[in-house]
Amino acid sequence: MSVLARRDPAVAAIIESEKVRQVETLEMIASENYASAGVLEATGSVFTNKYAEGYPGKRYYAGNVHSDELENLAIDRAKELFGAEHANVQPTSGAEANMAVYLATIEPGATVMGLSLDQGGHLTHGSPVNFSGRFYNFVPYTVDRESEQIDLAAVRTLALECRPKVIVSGYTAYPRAIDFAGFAEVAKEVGAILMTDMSHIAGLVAGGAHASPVPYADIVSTTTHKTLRGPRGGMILSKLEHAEAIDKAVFPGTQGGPHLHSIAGKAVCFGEALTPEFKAYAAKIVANATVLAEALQAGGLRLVSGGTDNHLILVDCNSVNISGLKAQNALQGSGIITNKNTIPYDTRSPFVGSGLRLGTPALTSRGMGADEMKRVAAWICGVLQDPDGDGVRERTRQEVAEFARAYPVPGITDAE
Ligand code: DSN
Repeated sequence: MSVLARRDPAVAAIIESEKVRQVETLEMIASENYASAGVLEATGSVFTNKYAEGYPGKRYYAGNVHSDELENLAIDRAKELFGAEHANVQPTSGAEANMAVYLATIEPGATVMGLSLDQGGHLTHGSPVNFSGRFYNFVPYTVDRESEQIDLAAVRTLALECRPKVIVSGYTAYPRAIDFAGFAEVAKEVGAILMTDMSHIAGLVAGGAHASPVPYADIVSTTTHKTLRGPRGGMILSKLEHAEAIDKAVFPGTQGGPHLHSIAGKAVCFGEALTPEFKAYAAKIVANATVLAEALQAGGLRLVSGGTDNHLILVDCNSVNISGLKAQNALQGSGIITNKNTIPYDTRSPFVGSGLRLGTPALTSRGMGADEMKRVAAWICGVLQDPDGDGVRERTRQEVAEFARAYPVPGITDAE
């Protein structure tokens, strides 16, 4: 029996139940993944006890000799992994990383361009209900109505009109490759800083399965827990000229003591991502998404933009005459965990949405490949074509649970 099970059986029991849920369901939320046993161990380490405001070699408290070793190791690995000139590994989340980037680069009221949230952007890319939309003058760009893809010529036209100080590229529900070189040209032409939020694709970038923004963007923010498969947290990479401003904006600008336990998990994650196995993993995420997309289309579902180049797929649930919310709930009842999403030019509210966002990172972490993707697609199509059918849902739930149990889960059933 674990220490926690003896000391606090209530919490231990909830954690055990969550482990069972993660093992017996198919995790297809595009932003989720399974951290390795090593990442979990580092994240649960004694570094949770330590305060370390400041940076290596310049802390505000004593006792930070090992904190400095740890943070320097994480920084060195991050720079090596992404070929970056500077890395700040202290942001506790993607949202806080983005807040620090804006604080470092612009004054309140400045004009910024970002893809609107309902078209695949992020809350921190200018949503009116978020600090970003309240403190800065965000001018949203949109995807092309026909192709449902970013039209760089339209982005350029808007940038020439509104003359932003920052242009944000990088998205949460965009299934296509991003042309960072093209964005850099537009930013240069209008004198804007190019910021890329690569949270969703960081693992693909690390593994060479998506072009890297690092050579093109002045500043790159990311989370570490999505395709990168690390602990929950954030990071900012930048060119050297922005290093000092970024560091000041993270601490003391927006954060207090860094979460050293998360930094320990980040160091482990970056070490894992530097291996050849991770390169193969990143390629497999994309290959799996391609197979899944084709199988879903063959099953009668329309995909936004006609397919995928990365780890995620956006299904237009209008093609089966249901909302995204209905699709999400029917699949949840079948053991397949996804999230509803708006699609470009959606007529439904964000809480209902017409889209369903699917991702392959977590299933790929369990070792699944093309055959498994076809099987999963058949379950998804079956449920979405009969979302009210109790029989289909229950049969699928049982089949999914039996199927899922056969695949190891990093950090849970595959403790290495
Ligand atoms: N919640 C994340 C996602 O699912 O994409 C973004 O912050």
